Amino acid sequence: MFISNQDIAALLSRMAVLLELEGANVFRVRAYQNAAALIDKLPHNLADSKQEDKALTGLPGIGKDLAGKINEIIQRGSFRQLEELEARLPKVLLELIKIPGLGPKRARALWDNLSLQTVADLKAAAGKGKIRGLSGFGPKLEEQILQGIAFYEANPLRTLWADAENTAHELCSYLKQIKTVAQVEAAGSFRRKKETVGDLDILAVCPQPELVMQTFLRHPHVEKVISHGSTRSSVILRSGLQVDLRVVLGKSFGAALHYFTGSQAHNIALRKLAQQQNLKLNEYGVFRGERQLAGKTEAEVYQQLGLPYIPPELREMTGELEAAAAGKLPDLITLNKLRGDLHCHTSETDGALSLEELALAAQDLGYEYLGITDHSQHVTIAAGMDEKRLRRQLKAIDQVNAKHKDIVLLKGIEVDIMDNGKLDLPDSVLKELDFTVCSIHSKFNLPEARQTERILRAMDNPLFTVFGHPSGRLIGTRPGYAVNMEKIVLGAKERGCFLELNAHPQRLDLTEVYCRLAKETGVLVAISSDAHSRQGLDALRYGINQARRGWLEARDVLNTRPLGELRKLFKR
Ligand code: DGT
Ligand code: CA
Ligand code: CA
Ligand code: ZN
Repeated sequence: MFISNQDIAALLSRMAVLLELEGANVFRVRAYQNAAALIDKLPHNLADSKQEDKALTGLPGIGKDLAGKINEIIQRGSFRQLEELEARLPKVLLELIKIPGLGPKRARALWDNLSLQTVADLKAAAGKGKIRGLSGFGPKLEEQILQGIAFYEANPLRTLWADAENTAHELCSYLKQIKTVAQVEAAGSFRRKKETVGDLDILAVCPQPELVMQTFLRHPHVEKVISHGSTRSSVILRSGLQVDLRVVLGKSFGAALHYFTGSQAHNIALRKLAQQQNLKLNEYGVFRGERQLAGKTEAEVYQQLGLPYIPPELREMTGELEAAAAGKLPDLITLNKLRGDLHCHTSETDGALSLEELALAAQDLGYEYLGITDHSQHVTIAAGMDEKRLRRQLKAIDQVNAKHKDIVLLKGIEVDIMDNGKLDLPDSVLKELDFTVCSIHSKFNLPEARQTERILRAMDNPLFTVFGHPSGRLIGTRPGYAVNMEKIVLGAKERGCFLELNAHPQRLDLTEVYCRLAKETGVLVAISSDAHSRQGLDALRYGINQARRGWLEARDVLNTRPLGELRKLFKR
């Protein structure tokens, strides 16, 4: 099991939240919050370092006790106190904090005052105006809570793809350790690389299905067995994620993999296509009468139906069957096609690494270039830069570039789009840069027409290069602002701007629909990590997943271009 610093930080943050819900004293809460923030920004992986030199207690604010918990996380993915607290707290409190806008303090206050059993109770109380009178609340907050509940109800709990990935790999390699297991693969929405997964669907081939099931149910992360059969079982892991495991025969593995990869709509359409050819398609294979014609591999299944192989990311019934039949499937982009990254933050603002450390990390990754884009002054919580600091950073970039010849740092900035459509820094300094990433970090609640106008006015500035995280959403946490994305894509085309596909696993912002629209319109997409640490740079992988779901090819992506071409494209 590989535990990243971010995994550790997430569990420590979770502990801080649960302690706050329980009403623990602020110093205990803060100790966990501080440790989480610190570990999130460490330049090396704690799990990689050797037991004896973990030297955790050498880190500021991490005593013996916390170090012990961190070691426990590294060893088994969680720690006892967290699990106990999780089990001890009333379930409704754990639900309340999933509502956008409700932190642990407010959730606790509502629970104390309204004797809530469910989220529905809170909704009813808000509907009756019972919240506005509570101390620290008010009519505006009551309205916000109602909106938050609406969002919560519309977004049933799903797991971020990136969070499911560790679990999927861990479980697959765990099952592969069984000697008689020939094949294991995670199917379902996970294999289609959806932004979030409802559950994991794992398939295994083994002549001893019972042994596979027993081993699976004994995995240390299994909390609850929902069903247990000889070839099919479902469990809930301690993380809350459900996992379905099926054991199938080798001669049906491809057909089963296809069936359980979905999407259901794609499966149904393909089955119809088979019927039109007097064939039968199911999870065991492709049949004519009783005779199995295909099923061992997925490629064979498609081939038998007269189609080229359709990559899982395209199996959503959005035109893939027509494209396949016409021989027009896209040649989907892969990670190795990216030559660099165009969005990252240094320790000058809210990143963990210095300019030079980032440059070396990018060089190690084999990049040709790395765009440095720290925040501008308007983002005060991230220590955004004013003109003077930016000019100092530009000099520092020149120095790093002079010293390291195998990587080129590009001069950029993530500059705020103000509500009047102006950029947050004067043109006189933006002119000195190679490019800009222009983003919205304020006034999310403007009406759609005004928000769209704000962005288009900003794009009018010839120094506007890439529109950063275009919708502003955080998956499962915060909806994006209201904006007419069709007009933005067209506006970008007319002005020679680009759209970012922010690869942070909770953003994945551009959605697949607008990736496709950008491609069809001829607007290049920048797949960017928005890294704040060394590990953050690796997020490009998630961006590639999303880009593939959006049918993007290497030629549709800005940062597949060599440096010389890139510089030309930056000049509008
Ligand atoms: P999820 O888990 O909600 O993120 O989405 P999926 O796509 O992983 O859905 P899931 O786990 O319910 O089922 C996995 C796949 O199995 C699904 O993509 C297609 C296939 N499947 C499941 N139930 C049916 C069904 O009733 N009919 C057909 N044709 N396929 C099904
Ligand atoms: Ca699933
Ligand atoms: Ca499932
Ligand atoms: Zn941003």
